[in-house]
Amino acid sequence: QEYTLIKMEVLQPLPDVLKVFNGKPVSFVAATLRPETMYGQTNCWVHPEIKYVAFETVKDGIFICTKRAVRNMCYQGFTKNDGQFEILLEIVGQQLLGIALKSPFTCYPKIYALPMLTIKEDKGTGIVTSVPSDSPDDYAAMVDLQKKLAFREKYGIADDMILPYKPVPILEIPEFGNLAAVNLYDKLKIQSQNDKDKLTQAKEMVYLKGFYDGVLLVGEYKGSKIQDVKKKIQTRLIEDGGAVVYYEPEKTIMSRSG
Ligand code: ZZB
Repeated sequence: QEYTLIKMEVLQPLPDVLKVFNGKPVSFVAATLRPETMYGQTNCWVHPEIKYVAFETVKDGIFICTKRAVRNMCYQGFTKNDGQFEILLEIVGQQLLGIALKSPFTCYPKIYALPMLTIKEDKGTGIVTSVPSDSPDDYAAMVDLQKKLAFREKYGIADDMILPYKPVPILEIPEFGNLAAVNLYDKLKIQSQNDKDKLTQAKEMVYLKGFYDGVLLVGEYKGSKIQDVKKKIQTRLIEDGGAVVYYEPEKTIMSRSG
């Protein structure tokens, strides 16, 4: 499975927990299958209880992600010696919350790392970039933060890390409009980020439609169908230094009958 790995760069001056990396670029790296949606990023998600690590890449400075992801990356030329890596720092998601980042293509010059409790540790990098206009999971998690003051307080998230960040209309999808995730959240009456079945349903609905019939509303390929420009957008992100390619081994289920 090929993912686009988005480099969400920590803004200078580095926060205390990352001060050991002074002088080097440090990025939270998020795996996505939807590079064409990067125009609509409003924040980064980390799981407060997942353990993350930092390691040094050959070309792109320090990366922060799960150890599982580093184990994959070390066979993909990210580290100095093939198959080897050195952990420079271990850190719990909680300590990464509220850190300010700069991410490629989004109209928001500064976005924040916020808590999401449904992040899977065994998928991608454990860091997720948030596109609430087109990802129902992201919109649901954002609404949870906006609605639930206690949740915000628990993790020390300030109002200015969420309130200015409205979903951005970036794709027009027939039937679902230009804020597909927001629309489906309302239509299916989704209650929270834990509303698993409905979120799965919403995701399936937007995925298919979005991929085949979605049209970009912003950026260099404005007016084009996603399927025609998805690859070009990925290439552009990479050329601009905002992303790299990352492969995840397929999960195979060994089954045997008879
Ligand atoms: C940006 C984006 C924009 C995403 C969108 C989705 C959507 P899939 O399709 O099930 O393989 N993701 C990545 N890693 C994790 C993780 N560890 N835990 C939870 N979610 C994760 O899922 C791939 C997508 O799931 C990725 O693409 C990422 O969110 C998220 F408009 O990145 B995506 C309808 C979905 N729309």
